Formats: sequence, C-alpha cells, structure tokens
Amino acid sequence: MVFGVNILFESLKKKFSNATNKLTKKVSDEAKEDNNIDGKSLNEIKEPTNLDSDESLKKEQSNIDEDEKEIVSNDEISDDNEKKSEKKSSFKKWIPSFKKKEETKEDISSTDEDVLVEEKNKSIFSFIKEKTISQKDLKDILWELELGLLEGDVAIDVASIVVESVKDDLVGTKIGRSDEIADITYNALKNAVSKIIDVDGKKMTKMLEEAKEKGEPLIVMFVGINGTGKTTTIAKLANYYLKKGYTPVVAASDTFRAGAIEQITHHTDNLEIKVIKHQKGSDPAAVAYDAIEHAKAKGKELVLIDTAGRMQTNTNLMDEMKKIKRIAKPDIIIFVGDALTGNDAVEQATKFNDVINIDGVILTKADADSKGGASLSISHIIQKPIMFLGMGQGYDDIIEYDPNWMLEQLFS
Ligand SMILES: Nc1nc2c(ncn2[C@@H]2O[C@H](COP(=O)(O)OP(=O)(O)OP(=O)(O)O)[C@@H](O)[C@H]2O)c(=O)[nH]1
Ligand SMILES: [Mg+2]
Repeated sequence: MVFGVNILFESLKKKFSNATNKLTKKVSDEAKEDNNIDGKSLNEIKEPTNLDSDESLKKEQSNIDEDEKEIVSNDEISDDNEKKSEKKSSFKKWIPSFKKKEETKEDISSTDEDVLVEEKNKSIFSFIKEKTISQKDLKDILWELELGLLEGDVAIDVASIVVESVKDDLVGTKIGRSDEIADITYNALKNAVSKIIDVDGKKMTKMLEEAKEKGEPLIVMFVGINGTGKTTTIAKLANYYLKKGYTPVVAASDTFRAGAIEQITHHTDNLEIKVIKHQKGSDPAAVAYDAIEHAKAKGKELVLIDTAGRMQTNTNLMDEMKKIKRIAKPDIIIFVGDALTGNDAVEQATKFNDVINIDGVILTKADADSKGGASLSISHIIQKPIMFLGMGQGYDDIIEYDPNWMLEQLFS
C-alpha cells in the first residue's frame, strides 16, 4: 500500500506535541519557582555549566566540604577514605549544598555512601516539594490548544471535549518529579482523544461472516455528496473482500450521472466481478433490487450498491435515496465523505444521518489529509463509527479503521 508522502494528520500531530511541550514547560517553570529555596532556584541547580568556572567550582566545593563535616559529625559516617574519594568525583562538585543538608539531617542513618550518591543524583532531576497543577497553570495553553484544534478543522464540540478532558485529568494532579510532567500531559491528551475516536457500532467484516453463515448476502449501500469517492471505495471494498474469499456483486444504482455506469463497469471488469446495470435514467431502486436477487440466486455473499452523489440540500434526490433504502433494505448504510473537506464532511454526515440513519462512515483521501479534523470529529458527532479509511486511488488503498491505529498515528 502506498501512502505517498507521510503527511497523514501532520497538523494535528504537531498541535498535540506543541501542547504537550508547552504544558510541560509551564508546569515545570512554575514548580521551579515554587521550589526556589535560599535564593537558589532549580534552574540554577540543573545547569552545571553555571558552575563550570573555577570560582564557582571552588565555592561549591567549599560548600560541600562544609556539608561533609556536618555529615560526619551528625551522622557518624566513619569511612574516611571512601568519603575522600567520593569528594573528588566531578559529580559532587555541583551537588547543591542545601539539598544535601536536607537529606543529611533527615535520612542518613546508615553509612552506605552509594545510597547517598544515588539520592543526590535523583534530587537534581526532582522537585524539592510536590507541585499540584492548577487551573491557572493550564488556562492559556488549553486556550491555545482549542484554537489549534479548530484551525485543524476539528468540530467545535469535539475541540471543547478534548480540552475539558485534558483539564479534568490534569488539574489537581500532583507532580513529584519534573521528568514526569511530559508523560502526564501526553497521557492526558491521548486519553482525551481516545474517548473521542472510539465509537461503537456495526462491523462490516463481522457482519459479512455472520451473513455467510446464514446463507444470505450482506447488503451494503453507499451514500454521500458528489465526488467524495463512493464508486472508487466500492471497487476497493470489492477487491478487499474478494481477497478474503467472498464473492461480491455490484449494483450500478447511480443511473443519474453521465458516465457513472461506465465508470463502475470499468472497475468490475478489472476485478472480474459481476455488475448489475440498467439504462441511464432508470430507477436506481430497481437496479439494487435486481442485484440482491442475483446474489441470492447465485449464492454471492456481498451486494455493494453504488448511488449517485447528491447534495444534502436536494430534497428530491434525498427522497430518491430513501426509496432505494426502502426497496433494498440494506444491512449497512455507509456515508462516504472526503476527509479533505473537514467540517463540511461532518456536516454532510450529520444531514445524511438525519435523513436515512447511516450505520457508519468511510473517509476517503485520508492519504492527502494533513489536518485530520474530520477523522477526529466525525464519529463522535454522529455517534457512528468510521469503518474504513481511503488511503489512495489504487484498489489496495483502503484500511479497516481501528481507533488504536489512529491514536498511534496522532501520538507517534
Ligand atoms: N487520493 C485519493 N483519491 C481518491 C480516494 N478515493 C477516491 N479518490 C478519487 O476521488 C475522485 C472521485 O472518486 P469517485 O469514486 O468517482 O467519487 P464518487 O463519490 O463516486 O463521485 P460521484 O459518483 O460523482 O458522486 C476520483 O478521482 C478518485 O480516484 C482516496 O482515498 N484517495
Ligand atoms: Mg460515483
């Protein structure tokens, strides 16, 4: 399968990674401020380069020497030789003295120097006291995240849900170590997105297996506005299920657009499968009916009904679509939307769902979709699952949608 340039959801990926970085930095900065002790902030502590000059090294070393005395007198560290050798280590040259005092007074009851060094080491990358994330810490960054999502064509409701979920997860969270922040914010975002994209519903492959067991064809009808990729998607799915051992038949029920019957016939010829077709302008419901009869008579397992593209605002064509549904009684109605149209695809899906009650969505042209807004929003808005994603113009360029795969794409 060729995905072309790797631009899949590039913009959303960037937004999520920016948000994680900014949240991490903000909370980290706040924590450093909170932890400013004796006029010395964690900023200073974390920068060994500050101490690189001879003078600061000497100063730090003399602090350490003072502290060493304290350790010996307070806590009976007896092994002088070990202590001397440790003193020489470059690591110790920039251990902050206050941190050492803290540990020395409270904890050092054994003479285990290894433990002492390890504790010091940890302390450099830790907060001195816990930081609790507040609403104030997040305000600006969440606002930026929301704007970013809207720019990426994420539906308004979905953007708000993501932001609220991240806020709920993070506010009140206690962070003990600075290196935890990135993980915590990253997980909060991932969790928010996973709630949005995982919508339960019918699963075509499973239903096909079940229909086969019953000895009945599975009837699937495809709807959507003009040019979104319905006919191409039908050819891809015919190929997909042929490879899984099923025999499909296609109903050329787009009797409206010039060239539509020839277009679908071209694909069925290539795939060497049967197409049931009438004349241009004939009743699309009758074509679907004949295709179903053919499948039943010949023991074919799958009927794929192509329909004409229609605007959701065209009442006559929407009524005609309802008639096809009434006659064909499809097991699954799939709305085919163009991922590149972002919020428009979401609006169309909503309208088609209102009129005909769709069971799921296929988003096409995901291979060219750098924004990802429709993929993130559509199933949550209409509460129907994305079933497949179209990933190119070839017969093999289709993947069965899996929310975990989507999460991987967004957070890899
Ligand atoms: N890049 C890309 N192009 C696609 C994909 N799916 C369809 N196309 C292209 O989109 C164009 C329209 O596809 P059709 O299958 O004719 O669309 P349709 O919905 O049947 O169009 P109408 O019958 O006119 O409503 C064609 O050029 C397809 O090759 C996809 O997943 N990726
Ligand atoms: Mg078509």
